Amino acid sequence: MTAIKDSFFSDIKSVNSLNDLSGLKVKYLGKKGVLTSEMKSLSSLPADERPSYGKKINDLKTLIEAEIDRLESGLKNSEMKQQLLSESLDITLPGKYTPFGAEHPINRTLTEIVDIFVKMGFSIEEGPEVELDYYNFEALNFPKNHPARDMQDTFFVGDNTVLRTHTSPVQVRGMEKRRPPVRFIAPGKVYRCDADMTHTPLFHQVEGLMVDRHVTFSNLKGILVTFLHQMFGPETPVRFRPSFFPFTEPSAEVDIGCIFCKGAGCRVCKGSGWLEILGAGMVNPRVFEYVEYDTEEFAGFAFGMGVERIAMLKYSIDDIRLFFENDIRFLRQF
Ligand code: FA5
Repeated sequence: MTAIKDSFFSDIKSVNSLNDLSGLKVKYLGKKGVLTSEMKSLSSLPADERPSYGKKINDLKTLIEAEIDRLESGLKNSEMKQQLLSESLDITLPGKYTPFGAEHPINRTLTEIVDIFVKMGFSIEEGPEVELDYYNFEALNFPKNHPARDMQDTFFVGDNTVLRTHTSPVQVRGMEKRRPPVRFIAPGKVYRCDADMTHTPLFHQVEGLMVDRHVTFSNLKGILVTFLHQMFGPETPVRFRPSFFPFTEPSAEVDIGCIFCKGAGCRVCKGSGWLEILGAGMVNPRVFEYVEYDTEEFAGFAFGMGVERIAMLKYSIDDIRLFFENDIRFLRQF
């Protein structure tokens, strides 16, 4: 018995972790442990020696159990201390810098445009970016093989599908869904095979459409002048120039007085004193025929503007590509 006790006390000297301790527990107290096999050997002793030997084994077992418990709580304490130490924060270290961004100038401009029209009673309409030829061209009075299709450099997806080149197809989809009165705007992404300082393959447009009885060109002018004055300031000069779009008749290009030179003529406005800002016109009756609106009863106007264009003018940015480079130094300025 003394030998077992001695070997136990020599074994515990090399216990350094809870893992070591559990090995020791198995060795002495486990099912096949030293003390258990001592207990089993009791049956081979003469009957009168068994009680005293049994008591010795039990006393040693109690001692070993108590010693293991003591070691266990000691080890648990020191392991916890070590863990706490390793997880402690060094508040003298410099903090990690997480750069934070800002709302993208295009989103910001888009929200501003949408808010102005929503306040004037326009609702918001959406359409798909992968669009059928029918909505992007045909129902907007761009006949097949008509040279007007060359006005927009198209990305084709399939025989009959394109990446929409403008938001005007949403006019047709929106009108198919309801009868007049109609008054909505359609903001969204559009795509053209085009890239230079003022053109990118992906850009944003906001379309506008209003159809009702007695809608006139004066209404179009009133709405657009109100919008442009809210966007660029109440003193901004606005002019309408005759233009051509297959889906509006008459059509106009709308300019604002150059906000850089105040009309005197500069590099940005190419000396003219005016900046082109959007396309507009009265809805061509041919488009109404596609959506089965009575052309005698109803009239409407539509307009479409490039959001990047407006953001460039508003924030004096001369290269459109800056919007898409994700340079945090540029984006943080807004
Ligand atoms: C149109 O897209 C017509 N759908 C607008 C319209 C709607 C007219 C309703 C009448 C009635 P346009 O191709 O001119 O028109 O484009 C409109 C605006 O989009 C341009 O004034 C310009 O600001 C912008 N834009 C055109 N191409 C690009 C491009 N590649 N990158 C950035 N902006 C562009």
